Amino acid sequence: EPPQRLIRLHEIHQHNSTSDSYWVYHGTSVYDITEWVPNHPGGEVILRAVGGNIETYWNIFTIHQKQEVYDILEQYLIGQIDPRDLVEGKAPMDDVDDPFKADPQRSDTLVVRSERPCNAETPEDQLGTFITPSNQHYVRNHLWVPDVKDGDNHRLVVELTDGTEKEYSVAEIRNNFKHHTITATLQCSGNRRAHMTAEARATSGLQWDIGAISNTQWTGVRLRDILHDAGLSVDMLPEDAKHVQFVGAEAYGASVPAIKAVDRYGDVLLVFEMNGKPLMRDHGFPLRLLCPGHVAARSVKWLNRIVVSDEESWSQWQRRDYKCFGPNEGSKVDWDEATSIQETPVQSAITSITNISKNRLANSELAKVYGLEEDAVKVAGYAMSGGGRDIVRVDVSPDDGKTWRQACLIDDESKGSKAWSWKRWEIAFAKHDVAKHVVVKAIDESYNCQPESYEATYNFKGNLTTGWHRVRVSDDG
Ligand code: MTE
Ligand code: MO
Repeated sequence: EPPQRLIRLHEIHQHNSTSDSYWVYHGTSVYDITEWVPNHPGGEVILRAVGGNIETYWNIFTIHQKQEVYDILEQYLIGQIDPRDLVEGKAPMDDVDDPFKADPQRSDTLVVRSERPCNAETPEDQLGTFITPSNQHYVRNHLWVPDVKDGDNHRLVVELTDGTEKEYSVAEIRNNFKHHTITATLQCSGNRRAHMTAEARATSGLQWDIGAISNTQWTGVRLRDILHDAGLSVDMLPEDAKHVQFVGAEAYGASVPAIKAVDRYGDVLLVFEMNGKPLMRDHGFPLRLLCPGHVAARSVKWLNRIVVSDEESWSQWQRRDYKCFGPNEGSKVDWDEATSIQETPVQSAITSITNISKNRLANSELAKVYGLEEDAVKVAGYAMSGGGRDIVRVDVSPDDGKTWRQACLIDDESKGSKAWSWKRWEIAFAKHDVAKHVVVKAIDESYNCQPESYEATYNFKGNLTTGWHRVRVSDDG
């Protein structure tokens, strides 16, 4: 065994990203990972960690907390931290540069689920509008918000399966390709997770209510057009073009099937505008992917690299998250065997329940539709499905699922080749017909419907919660 060199902390700090050799420490061991850096699957983001304690970053990029990674690190062991720099046998926690300090200011009406990274829901009173105001769009950040100062000059690299690359600035993308506008809903895979936890069992992850969903007009260029320009044969994909991978500037990554990426009617866009204004920083400024009909986790923000490949993205968000398992399976599951979530199942939620008193019925269109003459209760909400499948029916029960009536679907104008937007719905019941719980379930054009129970689709990650949404009606008013 080679004698273990003792290394002072200040010496480790010097081997940071400005040095030509990169050191990190883990526990009290010191590693020279210079050789490993070019092989790092997550790319250059690893340079944020060099010169310090790698554990700080592994707490953010949790995919590293496994034996394989520890084994790799062990190969680069060069010594131990000098005991003079240890406090009670431990290395001090690093003052790492706070990666969140350049995050943008946000509307204080968003419902915050976590601060760093920022995760926040669209407030309930904004879920009833067809187009969500941009500053009320839910925010789902896994990491920090990249601080891109000069959006026009931000670069996107497109790599094909043969390794050829083509680079574009955002200005070139905007100026040289045809613009398209679509209306599309983004829904986080974890939307309504709190309901699965409450009605079935514990789930891990952010406990979202009904607001991890928003609807927006997105403007950009077709991914298909860019891929074609970069040299991909988009009408006859080569055998090895199976997936298109996307990398965000802060290291997030995901992929979508290549056939979706090049589908003329798939409306996959590289967007630079939301609701007619430049993308907000939280939502991907200056460029994001918008893959309508798919789980929002695939719509990579702050896009800087696209890779056409025979493999899915290697990111933890493609391979170690955003998958579902059976209700029986716990934390020891075969991640490699499970399919990544892409298109999403049918979903609906109740966003408001309001009383309409008898003397105000005259002005109520709903009262006419449902033939109401007494005090009434109006129920409204959203419904949507994945893959561009339209919502054909919304069933609402005033009495916890004993009897049902169909809601009116609101005919909002949505742009795009398929039904990428949520459908708003509303219904009214005579007050005396309304019991303790009101329930909703929606049906899409393939006649897919939502499960009655949460246990039926229980998965320990709490992904794709679509059980019938039951809301308790308050006794007052
Ligand atoms: N892209 C990057 N670069 N980083 C991220 O953390 N989060 C994904 C997706 N794209 C994410 C990302 C997830 S899980 C969701 S639900 C959506 O972005 C959220 O988009 P929004 O914040 O604009 O609502
Ligand atoms: Mo998400």
